[in-house]
Amino acid sequence: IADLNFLKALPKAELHLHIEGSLEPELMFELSKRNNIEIPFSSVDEIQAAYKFHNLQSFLDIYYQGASVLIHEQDFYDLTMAYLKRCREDNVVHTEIFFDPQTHTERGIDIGVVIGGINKALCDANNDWGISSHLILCFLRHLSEDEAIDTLEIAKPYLGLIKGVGLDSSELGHPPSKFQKVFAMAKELGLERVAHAGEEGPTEYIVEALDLLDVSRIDHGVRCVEDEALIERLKQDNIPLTVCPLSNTALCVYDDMSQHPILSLLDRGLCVTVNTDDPAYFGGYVNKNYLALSESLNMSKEQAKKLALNSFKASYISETEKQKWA
Ligand code: ES4
Ligand code: ZN
Repeated sequence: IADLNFLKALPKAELHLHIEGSLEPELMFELSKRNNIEIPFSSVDEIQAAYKFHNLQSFLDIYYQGASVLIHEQDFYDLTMAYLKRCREDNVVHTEIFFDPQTHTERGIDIGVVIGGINKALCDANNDWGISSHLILCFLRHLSEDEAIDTLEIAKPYLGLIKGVGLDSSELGHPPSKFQKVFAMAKELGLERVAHAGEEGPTEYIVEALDLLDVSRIDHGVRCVEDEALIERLKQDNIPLTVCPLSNTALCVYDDMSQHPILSLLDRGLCVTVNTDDPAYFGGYVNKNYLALSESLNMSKEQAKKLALNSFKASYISETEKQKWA
C-alpha cells in the first residue's frame, strides 16, 4: 500500500483546483477585517463549523459567500500564493488553476485585478520554486450564456495569460448544451476546453460536453460508471477525468470513500487523475487525497504512480515537458 512518504515523494500535477476554493478560514477572516467586508461568522472556528455540506448547492452557497472578501489585487495574490505553498509541500510541480471571473465582476471587481493578482503569484512561484502553471477561466453555468460571452469578451486583453475555458457551478438543470456558442468562440480563439460533467449530473451531460463543447478533459466525470459505452468512448478517445475524491465524499456523491470508483476506473484503463477541487472546504490538499485512496481503497504503489503519471499526461504542458515526467 502506498504510504504518505511514498506519496509525498511522487512528483504530481494538479488539474482541478478552483482558486477561490483554496481560501482557508484564517485568510478569509483576515481579509474580511482588512477589507471591512461583513461575513456571518465571528471566528475561524465558526467558519469551519459551517462546512457541513449535503450536496453541491449547499457548498456553493457558502463558497460564493466566502469569495466576497476578495477585493484587491493583493488579496488574489495572497490567496494564490497560499495555495502554491501547499503545492510545494505536496510536491505538486505543475498546476492548472480554475478561476471564476463572474464571482468577482458581479461584485464590481475588475477582471484585471483578479487575473493580475493570481498571475503575479504564479510568476513568483515559477521563479522561486520552479512550479509551472496554467490558468483556466470558468463560466458559471447557473448564469446565462450571454453573460458567459460577456465574460469572454472582457477577458480578451488577458488571453495571453489564459490557457483554456471551463464550466462550473450548479450542474443539475444547466446542461453543457446551454454553452455551445461561447465554447465555439473560445475554440476559435485557440483556447483549450474542459467542463464539469457527471459530478451530480447524468451521463448525458458528459456526452454533451464531448459532442457539443468539444472538451478535451472532463472534470469529475465519475458518473460515467453508469454507462459502459461512455467508459469505452472515454478510453478510446483518451479523454482524461479530473477526479476529486475528498470533494466527492464532502458533497455526498459517495457516502464513504470505500465506494469511490476511481481505482476501478484506473484499472479499466481510463486516464483518471487525483485533484482537490476546493481544498479549503473539503479537508485537504493533493497528498491528503492520495492518502485517502490508500487508506480506504488500499491503493497500491503502482496505482499511485500511474495516477501521478496520468496527471502529467492529462495536463496541457508541452510534449517535451511531459517527457520529463514520463
Ligand atoms: C465546484 Cl465541486 C464544484 N462543482 C462545481 N462547481 C464548482 N465550483 C467550485 N467548486
Ligand atoms: Zn470543481
